[in-house]
Amino acid sequence: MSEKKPRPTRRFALVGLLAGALFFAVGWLLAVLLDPPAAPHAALGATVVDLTPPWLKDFAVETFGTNDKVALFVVMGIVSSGLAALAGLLAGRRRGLGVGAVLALAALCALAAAGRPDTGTYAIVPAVVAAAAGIGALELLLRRARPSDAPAGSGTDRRRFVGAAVGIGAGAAIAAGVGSIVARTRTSVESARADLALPEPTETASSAADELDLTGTQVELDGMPEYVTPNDNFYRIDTALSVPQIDPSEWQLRVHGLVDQEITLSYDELADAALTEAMVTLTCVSNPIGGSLAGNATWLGLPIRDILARAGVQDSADMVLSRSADGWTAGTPLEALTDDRDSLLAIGMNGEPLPVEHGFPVRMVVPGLYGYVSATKWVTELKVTRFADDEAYWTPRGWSERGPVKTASRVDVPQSGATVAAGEVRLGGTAWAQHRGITRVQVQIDDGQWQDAELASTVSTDTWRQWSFTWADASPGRHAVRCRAWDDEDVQTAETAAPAPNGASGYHVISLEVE
Ligand SMILES: Nc1nc2c(c(=O)[nH]1)N[C@H]1C(S)=C(S)[C@@H](COP(=O)(O)O)O[C@H]1N2
Ligand SMILES: [Mo]
Repeated sequence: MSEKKPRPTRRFALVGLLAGALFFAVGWLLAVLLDPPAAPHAALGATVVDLTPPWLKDFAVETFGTNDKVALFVVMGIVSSGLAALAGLLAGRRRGLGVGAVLALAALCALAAAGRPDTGTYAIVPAVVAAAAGIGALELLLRRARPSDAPAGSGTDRRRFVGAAVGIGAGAAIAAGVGSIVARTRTSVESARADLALPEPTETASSAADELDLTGTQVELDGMPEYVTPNDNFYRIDTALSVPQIDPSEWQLRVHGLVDQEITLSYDELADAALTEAMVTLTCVSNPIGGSLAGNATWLGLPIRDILARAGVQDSADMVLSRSADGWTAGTPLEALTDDRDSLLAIGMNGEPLPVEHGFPVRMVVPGLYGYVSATKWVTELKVTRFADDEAYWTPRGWSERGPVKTASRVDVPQSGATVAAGEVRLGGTAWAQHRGITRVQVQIDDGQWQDAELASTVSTDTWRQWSFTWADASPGRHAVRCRAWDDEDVQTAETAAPAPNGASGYHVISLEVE
């Protein structure tokens, strides 16, 4: 009499996980060879990003800051593992359910890949081949996972299953490993970037001075951010899960739409044109009050008004829809690109070619507007159009069509929650109101009088401005410290608002423990 063996639940969950792992690994390896953005995990991730509602984007950026992409992949990894294990359990009951799950996953990934703006003719191939591998693994593992006729307790079943599981696991690891190595050598434009020499600017623009004069711009206090943000310290925000890799020799900018004549510009033509150098502070609309999604750099580039003048803008236009290589778009009011401000098609950042994550080889920089309506990285197209006719990426996702930067200020030193010694306490911070300029900053201790802070120098109204304040007689206990800034017209609003739909507002307040 043969004893009835129990259904090996854990084994079936593992079957699901291994088949899923092989699916994604094979898809990734194939995509690296054919079309990197078509990798199942990349296409799926990019689609999830596109479907992310503003409150969730807001939450992700506020919680994880510039690590939002890592967080997304971790969450996706956990969710997919759960689903794969569940699919394995279903497959253990009925084989067809497992095959169906792999096919459904493959269809989803193929659809996502085909729908990406940056994938090509072979977009669905990785998902199709990955499906074949996944189903093969599933079949093999299922056969080995089921109890056989071998006598219970002999260990034969276990050995048969473990052998197959280790084999499939190793296969997935090898495919993923080879994929990563090939990806690194294949898709990197870092060497093209390293070979570039930046041209000299013809003009150094600044409403304050002819030269970028940094004297007195830095408040010398431990913990203050640098007035000029080093490139590798500059915040990064974008929807690109894999950074677009664009060889400058292949880069082109197409200017079309409501223009007298369409223009195509090559990188060499751009670099050989009369370039302007300007210092501009960029800020993200998702920056919470007191947050760090802001950075200040010197940009080298071609004034966008020059290229628009060459194309000849028609009277009916009021917006420029800029598009990046991966399909992301921004809608910028035409006047911000044609008036006398330093709106640039930038190729240089702090004296270097743009870092790849910051838009290499060419990006837009527009003083006074949040990045989501102006700062298109990896830009390849400018469509002159009308707000009434075209919509940019974030508009249907709940963010305002227009995004002028709100006047803002923060306390950087000491950090909120710090403990300081009683007596004299030095405070420092940063304020910005790009293209209008910061004219005054005030500090308030607890419910006291607002008192003027000392303003550091600044290069122009397009950059942020540091401030400092000496709190002469800090008494022991817990204290609240607030700041507020003025632009050329008014004090920043005290009204608190969340980042969505058009930027956070309210006063930054920190809490200090004085002993
Ligand atoms: N192609 C592309 N460009 C983009 C974005 C994007 O998602 N894709 N995000 C914009 C946003 S929201 C901001 S705040 C700035 C950030 O620029 P940085 O990453 O260089 O700081 O880039 C802008 N340009
Ligand atoms: Mo942003």
